[in-house]
Amino acid sequence: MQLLIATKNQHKLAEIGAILAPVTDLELIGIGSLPEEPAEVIEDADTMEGNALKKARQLCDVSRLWTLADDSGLEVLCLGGAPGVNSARYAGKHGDDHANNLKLLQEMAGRSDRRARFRCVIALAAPDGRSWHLEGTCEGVIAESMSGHGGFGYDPLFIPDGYQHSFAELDAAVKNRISHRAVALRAALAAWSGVLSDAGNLPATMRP
Ligand code: ITT
Repeated sequence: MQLLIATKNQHKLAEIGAILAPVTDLELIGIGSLPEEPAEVIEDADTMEGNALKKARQLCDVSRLWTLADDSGLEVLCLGGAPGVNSARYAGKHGDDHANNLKLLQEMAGRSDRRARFRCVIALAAPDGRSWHLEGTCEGVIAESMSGHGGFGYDPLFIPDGYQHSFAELDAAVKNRISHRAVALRAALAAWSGVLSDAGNLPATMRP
């Protein structure tokens, strides 16, 4: 069956594609493949759950395709969970990864408790109005300086528990096995395989 991935973040899209690659009966569609560019989703919810559901629902309603969205971020314990839902715009401008990392390093200066976690909320929206969501997390610590060139976002500063290197230094295959996104997507496949296979089995003309 076709599944629209409701993200404009090409790094997320690539990671979701790699993590879901073994599921051969899902045909992933990017927003760029829609006949018309959809209106921007205003991410104004105060939780990742709210934003993930909003993205999935808005894109599902526009495309009439089953739609999956990811809202994610970094939660730092000694910062009370910041940047959290504001991860993409922590330093002000949405998606300025380098500025976000510099701001995080500034906030962490002199802190000894550097525990943090990435959290990913995955939402699924069906054309008939139903929706679901669940989350995955990945625990680690914030490094003293940036290292590595892989991944995106806060990856140069995040060292997952059990490793000595940042996500940006580790092989993409390692990140895609242990990340918050991988954990959430694996849980999603397990929890939603029934609804997805029911949707996939309906003849095209009967799909909602
Ligand atoms: P879409 O809303 O279009 O999906 P976005 O980048 O705006 O793309 P979010 O609102 O969910 O997505 O913000 C996610 C931010 O959290 C992202 O910009 C990074 O700063 C951070 N983030 C999430 N997952 C990450 C990961 O795997 N590695 C590093 N940083 C991550």
